[in-house]
This record gives sequence, structure tokens and C-alpha cells, in this order.
Amino acid sequence: MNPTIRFAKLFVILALISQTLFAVQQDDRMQWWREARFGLFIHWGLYAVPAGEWNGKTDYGEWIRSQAEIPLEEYDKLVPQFNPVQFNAEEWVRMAKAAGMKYIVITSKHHDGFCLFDLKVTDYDVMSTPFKRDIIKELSDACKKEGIAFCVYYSIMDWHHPDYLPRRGWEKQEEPSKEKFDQYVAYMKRQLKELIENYGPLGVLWFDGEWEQTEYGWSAERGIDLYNYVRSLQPSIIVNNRVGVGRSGMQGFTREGEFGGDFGTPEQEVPAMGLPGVDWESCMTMNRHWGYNKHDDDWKSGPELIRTLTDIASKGGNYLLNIGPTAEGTFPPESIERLRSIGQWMEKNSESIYGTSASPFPLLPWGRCTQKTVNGTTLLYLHVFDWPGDGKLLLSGLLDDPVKAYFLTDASRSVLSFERQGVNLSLHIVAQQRDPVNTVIVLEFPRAPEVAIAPRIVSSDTVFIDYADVEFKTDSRTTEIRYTLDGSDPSAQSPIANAKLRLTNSATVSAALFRNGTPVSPVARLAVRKVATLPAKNPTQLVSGVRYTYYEGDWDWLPDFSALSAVKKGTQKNFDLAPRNSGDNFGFVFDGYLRVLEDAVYTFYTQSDDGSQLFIGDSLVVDNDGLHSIQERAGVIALAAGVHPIRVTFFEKTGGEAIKALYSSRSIQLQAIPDSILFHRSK
Ligand code: FHN
Repeated sequence: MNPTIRFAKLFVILALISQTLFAVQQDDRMQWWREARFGLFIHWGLYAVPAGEWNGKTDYGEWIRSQAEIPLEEYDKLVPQFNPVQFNAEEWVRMAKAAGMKYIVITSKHHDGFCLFDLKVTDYDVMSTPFKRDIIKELSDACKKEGIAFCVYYSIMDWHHPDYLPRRGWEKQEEPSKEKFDQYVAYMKRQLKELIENYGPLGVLWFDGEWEQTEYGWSAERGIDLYNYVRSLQPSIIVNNRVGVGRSGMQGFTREGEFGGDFGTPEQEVPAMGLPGVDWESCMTMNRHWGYNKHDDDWKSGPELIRTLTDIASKGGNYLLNIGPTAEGTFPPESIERLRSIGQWMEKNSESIYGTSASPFPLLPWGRCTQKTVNGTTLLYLHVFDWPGDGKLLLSGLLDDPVKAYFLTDASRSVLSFERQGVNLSLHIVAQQRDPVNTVIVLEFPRAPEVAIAPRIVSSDTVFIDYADVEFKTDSRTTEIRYTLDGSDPSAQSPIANAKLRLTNSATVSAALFRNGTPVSPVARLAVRKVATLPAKNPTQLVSGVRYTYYEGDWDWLPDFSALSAVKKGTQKNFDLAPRNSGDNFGFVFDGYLRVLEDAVYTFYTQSDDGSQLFIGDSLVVDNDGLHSIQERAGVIALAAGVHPIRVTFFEKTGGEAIKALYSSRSIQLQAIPDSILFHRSK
């Protein structure tokens, strides 16, 4: 065999082996975390002393120094006031464990830069307070004693360290530089080395504060470097996606093509559906604040928290539930009560949460479902929130009968009867075992049951100028997919989908699963549209770059810039944040022309903090408006080859700021719109 071919074959084999080995190592490392499903988040630090109140305003939390614009020397007066003499690590851990929590993530350093552990690299830590006890050490020891995984939150953003920039928008700005930020990263690495070597092994390193991306500061490259660094110190450590810059805002998942660490981090929300094969954890507060706020009485109830835990587990995620302890070192009584309420339910039902994976059902109107396989038997755990009035619990699409059904809390495992009507199975459930919050019923199967859910219709394009290739997908093993193209429901006479379809006209594709000529699943639908391209304008006297107009103002949404007076105008290569006077309360309008080389459907994106919009000609293609951390939105438009007007608008209120415009097409891989295709008219 030709040596080159032999080498190529060997290379492919080695690549496959290393990919498999990586996946196995990844699974081994993540296993305890995936099985845990439930953890305690603790936000604690100097900000507990003011307890949310400053100069008469009472809605602050852990962001108090930034939001109340407290100068550093003023904020540091909290150091001698931090003396949580009632802190008892073992008591905290016991309460978390009794609630069914398997890991604890505590803020070792939040954005204010203050550290709850004894450090050599800085005195801005708990040993400089009257308390003089190493909180992280005590909590780490208590976790080890109780068999709870000890994990730490660590903020990349640091409002105290002189080498972290940008400073807060209201502070005196300093000239940033890559070298200066490199020094800060070196400081971070020294801190993390002390954390891992003196308090480890850590379960999770929960990074945060990654969103202030600047040309000199935090970036994807720095994130990957830091991930590799901490993994080199402890290979088994798990790291969230906020180590990099790929997180899509509070939705929390990692944007396609970006580095995402080991798991996604939705915040204060639960995704509508889980993503198969993607690890994620929703972090949420019990009231409205992460850090302690003595005025915040807006507490979620125990039942609500139990159902949230169930909802998250039913989608294959973890729940990181937060407590903000007081300056005295205690959990708020309301938090203790909720831990107790969750614990009472978990004591009887935890097997329906731990080690489970996502529901095989798309949606269940009366509750949720989790599942696991034990010794070859597949167990479905039905979580009944809303009890059926007629005592019949409907499971539509369950094509296999369970060999056994019973209430999880029924020690006698008395069998529940059920009846089948076609693809629907209904369980007869009498109310004697009912739990008012969440009643768990177990269905046992000899193998994973088949659930007929609507097939997935996947199209290369939903908008096209020439053709769209459509495929049909299902996990079902015993059915066939039949489809129509006119929006009508498929029937036993409709064609079977057994190959890719190339559509050259607009269509509404409908598809369903059939077994023996009978439809057994809901109908899936997808509209695909054939469109004409927008004609090019092809203006003359073009020169490279775009025009920018800079404005200042305090907005929560993009303003009508045409009604405002410009502060500054100029030209620059791309849609970047041009030189500006402040880090907050400003906006830009970028105007110019974009050259595309072929007739095609183009997808445009903006990634921005705060709001942005992108127009081609008069068409609003991307709407990413509003107050948010880094968030990506996209839109499509068909363009004829040539030059088209493009306009990008952007505003920043406070905190991190960033704007990036990207595009893609069938022949262009997702990328920032290059300088080389951006122009403006010289006159
Ligand atoms: O800014 C922080 C906030 O203070 C808190 O720590 C949350 C918890 O995930 N994370 C950031 C906001 O996304």
C-alpha cells in the first residue's frame, strides 16, 4: 500500500482512538456531577455587611459596590466589619445534605475581588478581617467529612486588583494594555493554584465575570489557556463554560463553534428543552438576590423549588440553588425552611432525581418524567404535579407496555392497572399515595420503551433562492415516516420518507410516524420558502471602512438616534467600539456598504452587550435590542451579488460592553464580517 495512504489511514485511526479516549475520560470525570443533579450555590462576602442597603436604597446585592458607585476606599471599610461569628461550616453542609444536595459551590472570590480564603498573593482576604478564619478551608473540610463535593466559584472580573481593567464606568479610567492584563492573569493563576493545591481536590471550578471582552483583556484564547491551566493542576476538575467567552447570555449555553468548558450555565431560567449530549446546570436564587439582601422577601416556595428541580432533571440538567448568608454567618431562616421542605420530598423520592437522564416524552401536560436504567431494567419516573380528575394518567405515544407500575413511596409496590387505546396508555391512579407537590409513579420496562414523538424535519435552509435539502429523522426503531408537502396531515397513502428530498419551490413539509398504516405520533411541520434576492445598489466612489457616529445617553433600549445630537463622527475599519469617552451610557450608529460575491441567502449575526440591530438596506435583519450581557441573535436575507447598504446600531448602559457583527452562507463559514468587504462612500 502507498506509504502516504498508509500514513493517512494510521492518522485517522489514531485520531478516532484519541477522540474516543477523550470522550471516555470526559464521561468518567463528569459522572459524579451528572448523577448529582442538585447542588447548593453560596454567594457570601463583604457585601453581606450592608445586606443590600446603601444610602437609603435597598435593592442591592453582591453588585453593591458597582451599582451604588462606592469608591474602593469606602468599600474597603467593610473589611473590619466582616466578622461572621455564627458561621458553622458543618451546620451549613448538614443542611445542604439533608436537602438532598450533593455538591456545594461557594464564592471564593466574587467580582469585588475579596477572597474568603487565606492567600499568600494578596491580603484582600478573610484573614484581614476580625474573623481571621479560613472560611473556604472550614467548608472544604466539612464537605469532605459529609461526603459532599466541594466546589468554588471564582470571578475573572476583579474590581479591586489594579491590573484588571476596565475599571467601573464611574471610576477614573486607566490606560489599558495587554501587558497589564497579562499581569492580572498571572495573579489569577497564582490564586487558583493556591485554591486547588490547598483546598482541593475541587469538584467544580465555577468561573464567572467573563463578559468584559476587550482587545487587551478577556478572550476565547485566554479562556482556553485558563481551562488547560486548572486542568493541569487537577485533571479531574470540572470547569463551566464561563471560563471562555462562548456563553450566550443568561440562556447560558455555549454558542456554536465557541469553547464551552464542560457544561453550560443557564442563569435564573430553565431551558424549554434539554440538548441531547450537552451537560448544563441552571443556577437560580431562592428570592431575587444572589448576595444577602435583608429587604428581599420575594421568596420562591418549597413546592416551586421542588418542581423546578424536577423540571430541570427531566431535561437532563443540574440545579444549582443559591443561598446568600448573612454577615453573622447564618443562612436566612426562609432559606433554611426551603431546604427543609425540599429535603422532606427528596428523602422519599430522591432516586427519581439522582442519576437520571432526560424524559423520552416531548411534553407532559400533568407533570414531568425522568428515567434511568438499573441492572438492565429501564425505569420511567412519572412526576405528577396536576392530578387527573378522573384518576387516569394519560401517556400518549408510549408504544410499549410497562411490566410493572407502582407509586415510588408505596413500600408494598402494589401494582397500578392501566389500559391502552392505540398509542395512548392511561394509568389508573387512586389518590391514596398522592403528594400535593409531586407524586412519583414508577414504570418498569425490560428495555428502553419506544415513545412515538413527532419526527424531526431538518432542512439545509428554511429560506432559499434555488433549493433546500430536507431530511427526516427519528429515534424510533419500529415505525416509518410518511410526509406531505402541502401542509396536510400525512396518511397511510402518503409517501414514505426514506431519502433526502431536494425542494425547489416553497413548501410546508408535514411528517408523522406510522406503524402498520396507523399514525402513532403527532405531526411535525416545517415551512421552507423560496425567495428572490435583494438587488445590489452598487454605489460609486467607495473607500474601505464604515462611518461611525457616537452618541451619549442613558437608555434601556436602542434610541431613535436620528433624534439625537452626535458627540463624535469618524470612519473606521469595522463595527468595533471606536474611541469613546466613557465605559457606560453610550451608543453608536455604523453606516456603510457590504460587498457579497455571489447570489445567496446570508445569515447575519450580532453578538452584543447591550442592545444592537443590523440592517441591510431598509430591512431589519438582526434584532438584538435590550439590556443584556453578551447575547447572540441572527437573521437571514437573500442578496444578489454586489454592494448593499449595511447599518449596525448599538448601545451600552453599564457593565460589560461588546459588539461583533458576523455572517455566514452556504459557502461562507460563520465569521466576523471581514474589513475587506466593508466600504463607505468617500463623499
Ligand atoms: O454578576 C454575577 C452575579 O453577581 C452572580 O454571581 C451570577 C450567578 O451566576 N453570575 C453573574 C451574573 O450573570
